[in-house]
Parts: sequence; C-alpha cells; structure tokens
Amino acid sequence: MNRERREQLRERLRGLGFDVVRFAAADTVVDRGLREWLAAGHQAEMTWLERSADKRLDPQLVLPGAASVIVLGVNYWPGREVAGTTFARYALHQDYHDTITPALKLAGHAIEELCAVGAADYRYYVDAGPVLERGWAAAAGLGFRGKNANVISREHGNWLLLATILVRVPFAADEALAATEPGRTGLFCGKCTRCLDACPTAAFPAPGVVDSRRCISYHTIENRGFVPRELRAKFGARVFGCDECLAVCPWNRFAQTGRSELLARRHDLAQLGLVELLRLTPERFREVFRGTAVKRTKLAGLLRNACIAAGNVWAADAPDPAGGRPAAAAELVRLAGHESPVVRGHAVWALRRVLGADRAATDLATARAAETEPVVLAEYVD
Ligand code: B12
Ligand code: SF4
Ligand code: SF4
Repeated sequence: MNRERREQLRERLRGLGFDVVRFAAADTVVDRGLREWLAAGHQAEMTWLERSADKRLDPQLVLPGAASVIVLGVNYWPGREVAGTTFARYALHQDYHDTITPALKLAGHAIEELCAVGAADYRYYVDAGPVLERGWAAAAGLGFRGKNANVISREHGNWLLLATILVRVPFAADEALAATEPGRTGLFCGKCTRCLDACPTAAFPAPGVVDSRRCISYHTIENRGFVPRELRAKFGARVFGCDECLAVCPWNRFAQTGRSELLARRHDLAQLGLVELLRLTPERFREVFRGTAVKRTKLAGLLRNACIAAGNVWAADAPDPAGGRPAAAAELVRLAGHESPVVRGHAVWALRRVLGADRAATDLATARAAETEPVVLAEYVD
C-alpha cells in the first residue's frame, strides 16, 4: 500500500483524537523475552498472560493474514501536576478503555473506506487484547523502551496510553527510532538510572524488566488477595497504581499537554481523602467510581489498599499536622470487622502501625466486647 494512502489514514486517525499514529509490518519480531519473563514468574497471578502468550507472540493467531500493525498513542499529560499520589495519573479519567474504544471503531470505518476492505480485515484493541503493545510501539518508532519498561515518546514523555489495530493491509512501515539497535532497552536513557533507583519496592530485577510480584501497580490493581507484608510499608499513600518510575523520568520535560479528546478527566478523584476512602460504602463506591478504571479493584480491593495507605500515612512515628489519625484509627477498627477477610487482615495490620500493637489490641478487644466488630485478632498477628 503506497505511502500516500498511509499518510491519508494517519491524518484521519489523528483527526479522531489519537495523538500519535504509527505503522509497523506485522512480520516484525517484537518479542524480547516474554516466555522468559513468564518462566521467571514475573507475571505474579496474572495467569491470563500465560494463557494468551502464543497469541501475544504471533499476530497471525489473532488475525490470520495480518500485514500491518497500527499503533496509536493517547497522551494523558494534563499539562500540570495534579495534587495527590493516591491514584495513578491515568486513573484520574473515565476508564480509558471505554473512551478510546469508540474512536477505534471509527478508525476501523476509516480503514474500510480508504483501503476498500471489510470489518473482518482488521481487529483493534486497547490494553486488553493479546498484543504486545509496547513491543509494537517501539517497533513502529512511537518511542523507545526505557529502563522503566515504559515506551517513552520524545514528544509526549511517559504519558502515552497505547492501542493497536491489526490489519490485513500492507502499509509501508514507519521506522523505529534507531534502526541499528531498535530493541535495546534504555536506548535513549544514557547513564540515567533514576527510575530504577526510585522504585519504592525494588521491582526491577534488571533494567526494563518488572517483577509484578513486587510492583505496587500490580498489587493495588490486579492482586485480589493479601499483599505481601514486607511490601506494604513501601506503598506510601498509593491506593491505585503507581507512577513513580514514570514520573522521575527526565524525558517528561518534553511532554506536550494532551489534547485529551479521547479522555474524560476526573481530577475530582485526586481530592478524595484517605479517611473518605476508608468510609466507602458499596453505594458510594458505585457512585464515585462508576465508569472509571478504579472500579476494577471492586470495593474490597480499594478498602484493602486504603488500609495500607492509612497504615503508612498515619504510622505512629509519622507527623500528623492535619490531625487525621484518630478518625483513621476509628475507621480501621470498624474495617477490622469487615466481611472480607482481606480487608480485615489489612485493617488490623494498619491499625497496629497507627496505634502500636498494644493499643490496637485494646481497641479491637473493646470493639469486640461491644459486639460491634466481630474480628478475631489472633488470626492476623504477625
Ligand atoms: C501486564 C501489564 C502490566 C503489569 C506488568 C507490567 C510489565 N512491565 O510488563 C503491571 C500490572 C505491573 C503493569 C503496570 C503498569 N502498566 Co501495564 N500493562 C500490562 C499489559 C496488559 C501487558 C504487558 C506485558 O505483556 N507484559 C509482559 C512484558 C514481558 O512485556 P513488555 O513489557 O510489553 O515487553 C515485551 C515487548 O514489549 C517486547 N519488547 C520490549 N522491548 C522492546 C523493544 C523493541 C524495539 C521491540 C521491537 C520489542 C520490545 O519484548 C517484551 C517481551 O515480549 C499492557 C497492555 C498490552 N496489551 O500490552 C499494559 C501496559 C504495558 N501498561 C501500561 C501502563 C500505563 C502501566 C502503568 C504505568 C500503570 C500505573 N500507572 O500503575 C504501570 C507501569 C509499570 C511498569 N514500569 O511497567 C501501558 C504502557 C504505555 C507505555 N507508554 O508504555 C500499557 C501498554 C497499557 C496501555 N494500553 O496503554 N502493567
Ligand atoms: S510502577 Fe511503581 S512499584 Fe511498579 S516498577 Fe514502577 S516504581 Fe516500581
Ligand atoms: S528515568 Fe532515566 S533510566 Fe529511567 S527510563 Fe527515564 S531516562 Fe531511562
């Protein structure tokens, strides 16, 4: 397919709100060790990554006859810092899966019209498909793969969400950023190691490799059960996702403000206080997080995360200028009687950090004696 047609399509897709539109040939090898990563157990409990590994490694298993992969980037940098580190920046929007998908549908129509193909000739995904999105993005020259594992754009920094379209049309491919060694991790990192040094949980066994078992993003978003005790104190105030290894990257200084046409900002989420999160009821959870990525944790997951954050923010030796500690402790006592054992366990852990083990035991025993909180403390004592 000639370059003119590719450029026409690029313009159409940019017009739909995508900030970056790049093309790769579907026979490009974009795997740099998925099976080794899985064999090392770095996927933690994300067993769906193992189940879909064959497809991730071979686009022909996803769309037989695929000739090109179109990689789309959506910039989510709001142009200024939003106060608060409780939610990862991408989560301060309506769920991007929901807001980007309609544009992908329109992108499909544009392909049909410009290339005279049918709906069966392409498949699109945003995040959830069996596609190595970062690999395709690097191959198509959208950016380079940083030591933080993220694909970093020289125009948008670390703040690009990715989507892909597999298509049976052979477009001329765009070039990767450095044709000589396109697969090298940290191609434009130089000697910098800021992201590796900044990771609170030492989740990088090697540059560019994330061990999800140690990653705060994994635990606060994907893990449904107990968070390893030895990691909890390192989570800080984070309750959903983690941006630390992205935020410290010097390439962000080049980030343009996102047009945000395919995103609906929800900066109000950043205003939610931690005590408010501890007090979430099922109704309030639905009301606040409807249509956002945060709903993925379900209420119990978010309460668990809020307990960990409260245990860190109001740890006994931490300053408490705003005086939130007593209110947080009261909520933790209440959550120690929550119906979910995961919430109960993390509430007790946090209470022991906030009040000290003796006072936590007394408060819980008092609550139990009043038969308001049916927690069995012994189960959770370490
Ligand atoms: C599983 C997953 C996670 C896991 C594991 C993360 C990881 N590093 O693999 C967890 C839950 C921890 C996670 C966290 C986050 N994630 Co995530 N995640 C995914 C998902 C669904 C699959 C990633 C995967 O396959 N991992 C396995 C590893 C081995 O694969 P990989 O890192 O992609 O590397 C492979 C290829 O890229 C290739 N490759 C590597 N380098 C190069 C270089 C070249 C030139 C080539 C050709 C190929 C190549 O080889 C590797 C092995 O096959 C993707 C969406 C998708 N469908 O791809 C989003 C995705 C990677 N996540 C994303 C984001 C935004 C995040 C977070 C920032 C969210 C947050 N704020 O909390 C963090 C960042 C953590 C980090 N530093 O990686 C974005 C990344 C956007 C970008 N610009 O890079 C994606 C693409 C989602 C999206 N559609 O936008 N995530
Ligand atoms: S997302 Fe956070 S915990 Fe995960 S690798 Fe990056 S800095 Fe470490
Ligand atoms: S922080 Fe430094 S080492 Fe990490 S990805 Fe950015 S430039 Fe590379």
